[in-house]
Amino acid sequence: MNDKIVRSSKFMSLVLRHRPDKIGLILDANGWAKVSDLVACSKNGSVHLTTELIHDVVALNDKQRFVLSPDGKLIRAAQGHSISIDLDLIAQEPPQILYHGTASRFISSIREQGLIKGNRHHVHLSLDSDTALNVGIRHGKPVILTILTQEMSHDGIQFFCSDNGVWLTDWVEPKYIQFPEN
Ligand code: HQG
Repeated sequence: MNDKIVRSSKFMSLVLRHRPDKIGLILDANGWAKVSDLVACSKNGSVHLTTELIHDVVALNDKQRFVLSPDGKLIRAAQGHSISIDLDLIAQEPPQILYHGTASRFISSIREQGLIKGNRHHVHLSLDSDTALNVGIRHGKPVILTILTQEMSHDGIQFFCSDNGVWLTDWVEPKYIQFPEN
């Protein structure tokens, strides 16, 4: 990915997940913006997008962070929002276990409170431990937690899977978390 794509992707993450107001962009209740509005409003921001550049970012993004509507007229972030939007995801049966990558400095707090969503809409869980490792490394010395998702589901807790394959839930109580031995 070239530099322009990376900068555009970061800018699109900012305005589609957190600060659409920064460039005067309007998202609908489900987080969709018109591609034409994103192009026009980007003139108020640090990266000047074109429709072609947006399509490149969607196609080349390493985590498929952005989704276009089938007619290509609308775009939204697949997950990771801090602003209040309804991703209109349907609750799904999770796999038996999922993983959460975090940093060692958070472990004592997680043992007490469980996994909380903080600024995001959901707690994010990964399908495989490699992905969780990469998520954890962003915060410090990584620790991979195993989450007993099937037990949670049996206990009536809901799970959602985002358009880019990240599993989402509201809160993970400590009793459903397996911590590594040391
Ligand atoms: C931790 C990236 C103390 C939690 C990734 C994490 C992901 C607690 C941090 C997505 C805690 C929040 C989300 C507690 C949770 N006490 N710390 N009780 N409960 N934490 O960035 O999961 O690049 O908001 O373990 O790939 O790291 O943005 O969440 O370390 O999918 O597309 O608090 O972001 O995707 O950090 O990452 P974050 P996350 P994007």
